[in-house]
Amino acid sequence: MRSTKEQSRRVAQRRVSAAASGPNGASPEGPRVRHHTFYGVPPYDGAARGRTDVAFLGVPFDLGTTLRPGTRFGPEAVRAASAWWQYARDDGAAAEGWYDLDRQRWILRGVTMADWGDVRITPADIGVNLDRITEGVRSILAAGSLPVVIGGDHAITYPAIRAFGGRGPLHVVQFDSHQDFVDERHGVRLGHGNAMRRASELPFVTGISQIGLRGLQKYTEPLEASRRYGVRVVTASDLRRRGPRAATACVPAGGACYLTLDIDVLDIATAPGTGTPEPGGLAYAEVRDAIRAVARRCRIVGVDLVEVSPPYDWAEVTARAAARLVLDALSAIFDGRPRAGGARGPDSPAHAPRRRENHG
Ligand SMILES: [Mn+2]
Repeated sequence: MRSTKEQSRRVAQRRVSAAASGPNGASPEGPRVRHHTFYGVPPYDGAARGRTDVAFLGVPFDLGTTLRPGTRFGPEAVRAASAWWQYARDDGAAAEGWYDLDRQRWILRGVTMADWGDVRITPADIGVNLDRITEGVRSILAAGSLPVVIGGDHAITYPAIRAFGGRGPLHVVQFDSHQDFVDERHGVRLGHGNAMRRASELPFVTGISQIGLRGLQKYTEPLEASRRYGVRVVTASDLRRRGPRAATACVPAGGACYLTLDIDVLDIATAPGTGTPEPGGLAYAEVRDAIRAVARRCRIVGVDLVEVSPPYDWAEVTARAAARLVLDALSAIFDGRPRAGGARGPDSPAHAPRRRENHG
């Protein structure tokens, strides 16, 4: 059981975060100001609140899209859909986490988060925008937070990964129905179909795993190049047949990994609101369980969620799946991981009836 001292420390901490959250925290009965942020987390306010475990960064960008644009509206749609999973209680207390009815335990309890807003996007200039994305992610890393980048089309992954330069070897785990490994087409090298090819050229990227592949492609050059590079592939059928363990087999144990989630890895019925949906895709639980398996095996140091395109969505199906998938991914990353100040994660015995089977 948690000691009384620890309990009063937590209550005091809650009061501080409630007071810091302004009028909504100070007066539970009065009118409330709703932050339009991911999960209602506090907006990033420089160093005022101190370091947070997680930093969300929106990238309203679709200049890299082939055919169907619209992912520039992705961050706002995911923010709106995430309102269902409010981070703070009505009294403004933050970092309370969520109780997962499926797993019968708290998740993300005590994990602090902030919304860093959106990267400023300038029309018609891919290069300058990608540089700003790199700068944004670099700032988050310098602040000591886990960057969680919400796109935006898949072109934003390359500049996000680029921000990890100088931080040691990095393996990239990509959930996607496409390879995005095209070198160049019509002179374009930085579109959403080129992102993984560009990432593979970064000197500190030591490998790439692609999970959920099933798209059709006209040219075999990208596939051949990915094989030469040594990309490890778990197809959609592999994952369905062999389960989450198939996903872990390709990920280096204990290594630093960047996790990129293309929403089109989900089936077209589960995620219709995306530019290049593919039938025959994975169910939500299959992807979620595979992410959990990957997170158990490696150390995830950055996350992005891309390709939500609200103009093709309806009933918020895709935005909502995306918002929940990010929470499930964060839970996989943080639950059980010691955090700043030596506090244990949300599934410490005081909170959770069942012990995790991993991180042993
Ligand atoms: Mn993709």
